[in-house]
Amino acid sequence: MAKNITEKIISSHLLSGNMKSGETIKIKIDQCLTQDATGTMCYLECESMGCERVKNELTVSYVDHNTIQVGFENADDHDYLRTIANKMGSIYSPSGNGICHTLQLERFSLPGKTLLGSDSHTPTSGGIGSLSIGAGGLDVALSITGEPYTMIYPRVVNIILEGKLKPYTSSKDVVLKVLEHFGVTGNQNTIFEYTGDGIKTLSVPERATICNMGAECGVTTSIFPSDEITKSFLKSQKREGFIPLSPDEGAKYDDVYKIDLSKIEPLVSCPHSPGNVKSIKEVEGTALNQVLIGSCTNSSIYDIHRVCAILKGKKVKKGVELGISIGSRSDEETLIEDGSINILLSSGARILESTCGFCIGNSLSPRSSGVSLRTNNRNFKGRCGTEDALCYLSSVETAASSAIEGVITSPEKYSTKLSKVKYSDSFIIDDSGFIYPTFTGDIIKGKNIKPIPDPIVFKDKIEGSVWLKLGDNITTDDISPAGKYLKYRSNIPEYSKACFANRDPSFYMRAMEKREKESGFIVSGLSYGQGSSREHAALCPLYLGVRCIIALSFERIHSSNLINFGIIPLTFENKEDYLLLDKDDVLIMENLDVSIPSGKVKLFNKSKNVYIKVKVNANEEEIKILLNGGKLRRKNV
Ligand code: MIC
Ligand code: SF4
Repeated sequence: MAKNITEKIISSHLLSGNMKSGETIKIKIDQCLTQDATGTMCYLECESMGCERVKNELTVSYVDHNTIQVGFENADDHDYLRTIANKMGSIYSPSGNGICHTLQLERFSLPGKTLLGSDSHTPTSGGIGSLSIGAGGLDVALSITGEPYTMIYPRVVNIILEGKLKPYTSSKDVVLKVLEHFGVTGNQNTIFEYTGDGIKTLSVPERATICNMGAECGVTTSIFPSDEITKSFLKSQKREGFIPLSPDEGAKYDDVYKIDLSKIEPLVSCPHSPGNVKSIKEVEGTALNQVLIGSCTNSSIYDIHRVCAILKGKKVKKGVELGISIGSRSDEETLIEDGSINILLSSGARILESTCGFCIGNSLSPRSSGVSLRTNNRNFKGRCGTEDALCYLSSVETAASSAIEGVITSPEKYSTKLSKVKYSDSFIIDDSGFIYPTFTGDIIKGKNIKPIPDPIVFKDKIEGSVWLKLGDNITTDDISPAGKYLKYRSNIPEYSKACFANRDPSFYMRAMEKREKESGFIVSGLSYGQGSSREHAALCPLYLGVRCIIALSFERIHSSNLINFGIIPLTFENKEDYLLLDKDDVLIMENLDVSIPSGKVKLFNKSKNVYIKVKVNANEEEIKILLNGGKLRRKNV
């Protein structure tokens, strides 16, 4: 039978289940990645489950998120991660070595392999033909311990790229087009598989940009074939392991979407969602305070060469701040050697460290009510660290031309210059930053490292009240904001103080008062838990006493995170019943030992004297997990 790429990789890694969309399957995971903001929890979970050695082919522990080191907290986390990686057998990539997804793509990912990462942008490695999936820390911890990964067999959507991009457009505009078409909700359990003649015009880093931002649509992952372009990328990285991978003639897909690359024009995501895509014409002239180039979406050598083509001999508009962060230390070295960094510095740009930095809001927050144009992938309200700032997302070409003018500007007038930038496959490779494990030494736990909260004990009756009622598109940045709170990622009691802080600053205090007396319910609209894979968005509410989330719909990674820690995700049988729940309503659910396995639960709203029919947002396997109070099987404490 003719197979598509997804079918080929999954069938060669399938451990159980039927490869039919919607069915639960288990697959073997070859590689894992963690980053520091999710990694501390992940390794604490490995420890508490008694895992002493990494069991899969390769695991890399990156430090790229919390590198600001104001106070001892970040450094405590780094030391823990370094020493446990050494002991358990993970490769350790310290701060300054580069951004996890860029390094993974350049140095470790391989076509045909499976990769599970505790970061939602793990799909970036789909650009090299690896089936790369983002998950919560506990799921990654289980994969590190050698357990199969459980997932829903996806719908596979074939995105056919035809033609060739205009010189002033780029792969970022392509993925913004994909976002414009598919939106940020309703794409769970889907894989975007890219094919068509147009892919031959895209290098591996350009393909990676497209796969990276598929995460914003909420898909399981995105993937490109592995072809001659992949082969020469691996060769230029001086790496082995190339295999060709493409769909068979006549392979079937659940849906098809065609994009003519030659018709793409520059696009921009407007505040406050990556899915709020507009053509550059609609936003041209918007005055800017700041332009930031970089992140795991757009920080390759090719990206920076394109930026240099625009900035060479020009100055950034006075009063506008331009910051540039390059994907990896090796890439920085290459760009120093070929003179690019000088061009950037002469233009007035600030060269930032090679980390997530501004993207996660832990530095370079715009001024109050500031307007920022960025090349990263998320512009949720407040994520940049300034609650009332307006953040736009664009290609590096649009960002560079806008930095010169001080207003959002199409890069079209730089067409001739941009057409001369050729993808270069000669770069410096500097692996000296990676620390390979010796399987010895003590694990160092500074005072910022606190134990994981106790798992829930399943109870057949839950009684409490609605602590918070929310609308649609609640992101994990709303639930557990990053930025200035990032340093508490390994300290749940402290981090919980920030829970919903940007939505309802009284939430923490109210929850602390109620948590011994009753269970907390949160009611929400569509697409609860968009964005990041941070399991803190489940762990902090859990610590505060939340036991149930009732929403119109959930996003994939977050729903798994809730279930992993025993919080019950429920959806409404009748959408209108969302209106029957208000803040402070008293709720009761009984006989849960019988109703949870049936998938249907009756929720009694005592305050309104009405029964509401809700469904458990879980498959059979997940229902068992809920009945066990979550997935964390403690051996050590
Ligand atoms: C993000 O881009 O939102 C993050 C920060 O990388 C997260 C991970 C985290 O919250 O630590 C993600 O994408 O999963
Ligand atoms: Fe880091 Fe931003 Fe990429 Fe997340 S999206 S991994 S914060 S660069």
